[in-house]
Amino acid sequence: MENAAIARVFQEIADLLEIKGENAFRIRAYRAAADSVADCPERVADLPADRLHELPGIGKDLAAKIRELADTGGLAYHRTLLEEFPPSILDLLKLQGVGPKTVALLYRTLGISTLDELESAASTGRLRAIKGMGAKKEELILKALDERRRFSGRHLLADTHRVASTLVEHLRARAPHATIEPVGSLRRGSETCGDIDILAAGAPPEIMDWFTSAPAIARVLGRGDTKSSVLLDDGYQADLRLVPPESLGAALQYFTGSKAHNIALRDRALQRGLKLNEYGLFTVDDGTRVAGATEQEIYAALDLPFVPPELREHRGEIEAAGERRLPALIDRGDLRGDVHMHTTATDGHDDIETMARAAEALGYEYLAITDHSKALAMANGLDERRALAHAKAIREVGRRLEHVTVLAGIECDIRPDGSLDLADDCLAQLDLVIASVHSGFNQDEAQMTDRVLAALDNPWVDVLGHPTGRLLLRRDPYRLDVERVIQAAADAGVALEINSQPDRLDLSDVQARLARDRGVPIVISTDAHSHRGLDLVRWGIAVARRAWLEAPDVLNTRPFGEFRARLRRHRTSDARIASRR
Ligand code: DGT
Ligand code: CA
Ligand code: CA
Ligand code: ZN
Repeated sequence: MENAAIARVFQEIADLLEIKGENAFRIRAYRAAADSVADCPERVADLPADRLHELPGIGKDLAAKIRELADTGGLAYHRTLLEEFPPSILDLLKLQGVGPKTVALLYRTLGISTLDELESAASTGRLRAIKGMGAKKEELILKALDERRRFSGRHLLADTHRVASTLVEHLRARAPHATIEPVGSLRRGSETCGDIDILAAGAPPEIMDWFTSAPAIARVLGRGDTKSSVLLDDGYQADLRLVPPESLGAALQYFTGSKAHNIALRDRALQRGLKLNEYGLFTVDDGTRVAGATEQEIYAALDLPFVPPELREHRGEIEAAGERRLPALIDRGDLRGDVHMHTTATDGHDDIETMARAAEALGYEYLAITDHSKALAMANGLDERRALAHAKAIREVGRRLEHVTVLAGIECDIRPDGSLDLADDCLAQLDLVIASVHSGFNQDEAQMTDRVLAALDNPWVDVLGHPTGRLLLRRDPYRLDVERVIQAAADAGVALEINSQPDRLDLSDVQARLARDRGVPIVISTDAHSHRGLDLVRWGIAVARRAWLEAPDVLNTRPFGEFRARLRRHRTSDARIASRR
């Protein structure tokens, strides 16, 4: 059993206890245990009992529960709790803005336990009759229901990757000589994926049995000799296609998509008297096979260099490839620093030194510790005095570390009126300031845009964090004129962030490309809340590649001296103009 699965069970127990109205201490204990398991670098299912006890927040009782989960794949206590409620009640919890307390209220007063029941109660005005609800909450619930409908069936890229990797490894272990690759939107690095597409070539026919009997499969939707589909426990659909080796390239190309890219490529083939499909590239005249075993030979036969999967969205990539001006896409290895992360000073799980050493271990030259400011009270945000004391502690750690430069930064809240949460003379004493919106999401577009523009006017703001505030599959971006913000960032020399948190990926690919084209410096950061969170950078890199970014477009690919000189606070107006592209 994976750590994520164990953590999920503990979170669910905490939710159920909260719905029941159990004591806060027990609920917190399960949540802490879930965090602790999720953060553990080793598989806790494989740890011996004495090592389990060493995990923070895991006592004798919870260690036994982990054992039970690892040994049996389930937990009796969890099942007992689930039996006390209709199982659909957990769906209510997944709605944005609906927590266990609300669910408990809905269930006890109106007996609501399904999304349909909630929808009908909300749309007929029955919710506001409940004491402690009101019109505002009702509106929030209706909005959340609407968002769920629009997003349902899609999954985050990182989650899809994890689930698909398990399946692919399961198949590769049984067919070691076959080629087995994820394709579709997952291979293109799309921010969300509708399903999992897997392609196999050179595998024995039994691969279809291995696929339909893989772990975590809830239902087999179809089984054939060349295609099977299954539904997984987590709600994913996965398709496996088996093709002969001579068609591998053609099938990779076809099933990677996107559909729009494929159609444009097929047109290009037709212009050359060729027919392109998932079996190969053939002459229209007599069906002679021209290419098909590799993607490279297919693109080459169409007078094109290989087009990286991330670019295959029909956003000008075929024209650019034809003119030999495809970008040299940025790679993870190009990054020299991570400049957005949190520590135990606010809502992070690790201390300064642990974060710094982890960044060093990843080969980074520099990092910035950027904890929250005081407006984020629930995250224990820092006021001026604590921010400066924290900066001192950060610099002390920096002095002890030989191979990595540690910047003392902050992620400073942008207040609803556009002012910053910390005084200028405090911000001036730090090495790097990220400004972010964390509250007051309901402002209209004019207010929100003015608010962000005001923050960009502050000379101590170097980076705008997660610029649109979206939470993928959960919360739309706040209403913001992104183009105006991009222009203002370009004018002021403020960098815009690509936040690598899998549910943010904010800026998006399209926005990041626009920002780069307007001359805005980009930073790719993790916003890590533990040392393991630094690995999330691969998702930010996926966005950057889909945005056509090259290493020089991204500030934190620069050596430290250059990175520092290009921060807004250190740029002269001449430097600003010179760095425009
Ligand atoms: P998704 O699943 O919504 O995240 O997006 P995709 O791109 O993975 O779409 P999916 O799973 O429906 O199909 C996988 C690939 O198969 C798609 O990217 C391109 C190819 N494909 C599917 N249907 C068609 C089609 O009607 N025409 C062409 N040319 N290609 C198609
Ligand atoms: Ca797909
Ligand atoms: Ca599919
Ligand atoms: Zn933030």
